[in-house]
Amino acid sequence: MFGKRKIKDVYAYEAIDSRGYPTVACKVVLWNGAVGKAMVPSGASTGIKEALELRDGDKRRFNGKGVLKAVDNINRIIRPHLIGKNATKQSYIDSFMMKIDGTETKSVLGANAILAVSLAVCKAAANSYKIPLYKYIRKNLCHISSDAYKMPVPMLNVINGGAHADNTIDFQEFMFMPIGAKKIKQAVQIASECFQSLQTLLKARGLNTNKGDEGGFAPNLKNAEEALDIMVEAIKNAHYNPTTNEGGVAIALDVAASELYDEKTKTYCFKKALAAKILNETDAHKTTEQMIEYLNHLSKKYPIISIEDGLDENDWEGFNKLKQTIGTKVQIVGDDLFCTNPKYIKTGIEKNAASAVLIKPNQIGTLSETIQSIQLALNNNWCAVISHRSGETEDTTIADLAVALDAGQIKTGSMSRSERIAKYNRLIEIEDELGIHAYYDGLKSFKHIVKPANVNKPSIATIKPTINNEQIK
Ligand code: 2PG
Ligand code: MG
Repeated sequence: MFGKRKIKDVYAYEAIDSRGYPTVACKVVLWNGAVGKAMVPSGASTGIKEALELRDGDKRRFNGKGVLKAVDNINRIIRPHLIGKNATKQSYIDSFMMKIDGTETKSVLGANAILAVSLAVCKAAANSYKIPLYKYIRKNLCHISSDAYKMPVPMLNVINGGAHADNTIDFQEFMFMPIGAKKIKQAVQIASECFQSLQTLLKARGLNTNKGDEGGFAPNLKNAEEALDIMVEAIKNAHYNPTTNEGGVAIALDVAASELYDEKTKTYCFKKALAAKILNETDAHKTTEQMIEYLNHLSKKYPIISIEDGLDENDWEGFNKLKQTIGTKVQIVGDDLFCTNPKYIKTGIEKNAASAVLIKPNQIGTLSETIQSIQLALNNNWCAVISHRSGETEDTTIADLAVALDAGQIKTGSMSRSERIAKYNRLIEIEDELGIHAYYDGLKSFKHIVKPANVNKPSIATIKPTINNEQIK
């Protein structure tokens, strides 16, 4: 009576993330016995365009951060609708949940509720075919026929600042990128050696080696230059070459500038440096032009290959100027600017505001829309950096997603903390499983450098129906 891949049950519960806050976990069971489990991550420096993360707001539980409402929305509202539906119809199931919700920001059911179900359905379907998740997403959902799988170049956040650490650094993330590796396994080895070398240096200078939210160190440093100097030295001490050229270890930044932007004064305020009296009131503020100049200066002085959210999330013109200024040397990544939303990515392409999109599935709330965002970026000769959140879990879906779509880059934290390491370990497992079908493209994974001769201004690709020819409305 029941098709093998029909959903038999959906069950959600409140789990705990890496910061000790509650998050939504979901289990989907099919009639053939296949099970899919997913957990949703959570951000600290969230963009205003993100889909809504539903929190209870009941101060008596978890300081208001409980997710019992989202859990209840799955168990009471979504579950009865999904029982009996075919789990392989990902696009249909995602659209269906979006329809029940009825809002653009998924504010009724909560994007955390919808995403947990969306991912658990996909995993159950993959398990029902007894194929790995990355292969299921690639072949069954994206219809990519190639059997050559690109392993992503990792961005490893080894110095944490901003909203992720209790220190004096205003920029949020300072990352190693092992572009010179030949395999993901080697990339992880290089990263680990540079990370240990960084720890030795920090200790030797009497600096704190406690960790921030993403497992990177969180020392009290004066400014970005001091962080970058010490990273360059750590790379050298580990016997690698700090460079954006072939064969080296490059550096990526996430400024998370929306966190610094002050709407009233229209300036970026380096609040932590100001509070620590490292900067005075005048020097702690930068205009947009000064920010662009500062990032230009940093990228000339250091081997910086990628800068994320260098400016405020609403400043499309500023992003365009930044790209005009440093975009041939440095990858310009939009995180809060796009919030993994195809609508904003399209605007960004029209305005030539970046060269890469940070992809966080919980910013948009369904797997189908996440895939659309990745494809939209890739089809327009941009890069897609698949990303974790600062609040994570042991769920490793993003590793599979990066491989499935040949995204080319992944940002998933430092060389410490198991919720981060779990993603690297998953990539190593995938690489081993794929054998000669896996390749690591290093520098070629950056499209701002490797430009096809005929591409000047990317055309806007229409958002193609990707899954079973169904388009999400
Ligand atoms: C970011 C992320 C992940 P958060 O800004 O890119 O590093 O942080 O999850 O806090 O938004
Ligand atoms: Mg960011």
